[in-house]
Amino acid sequence: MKQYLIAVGLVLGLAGSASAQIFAPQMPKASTSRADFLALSTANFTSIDTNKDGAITKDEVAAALKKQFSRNPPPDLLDKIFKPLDANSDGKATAAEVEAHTAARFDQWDKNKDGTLTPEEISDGQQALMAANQLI
Ligand SMILES: [Ca+2]
Ligand SMILES: [Ca+2]
Repeated sequence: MKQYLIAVGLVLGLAGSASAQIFAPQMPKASTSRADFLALSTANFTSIDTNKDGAITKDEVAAALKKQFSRNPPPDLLDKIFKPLDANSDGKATAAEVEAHTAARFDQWDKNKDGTLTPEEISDGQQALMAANQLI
């Protein structure tokens, strides 16, 4: 869970300024290629999929967040995190679903379309994502 959870849409918004601190350590500090971004997402997925069935459930996401932040994520926040990942709404976010989500996020954040996310683009993307989820 060391890498950027947010890359797979996993965000934990606690109150106020805590949000920014929660996002920051999970994102790459240097410019990141699409392949690296997806690889980090896959590594993250693997660590969240504790029962190794090739899909992550809301419970697995909750457990991962609890482990990282030593508290249970609020249920409404968990919904906001999980719903976009589970594209077909069957209660499981498969590796393919998460990869598609991550790739879409990369493309959205890569404003100048050069195939690399700079720290600035990542930061802007995070801000936009938090704002969209009403975490800030
Ligand atoms: Ca699983
Ligand atoms: Ca699904």
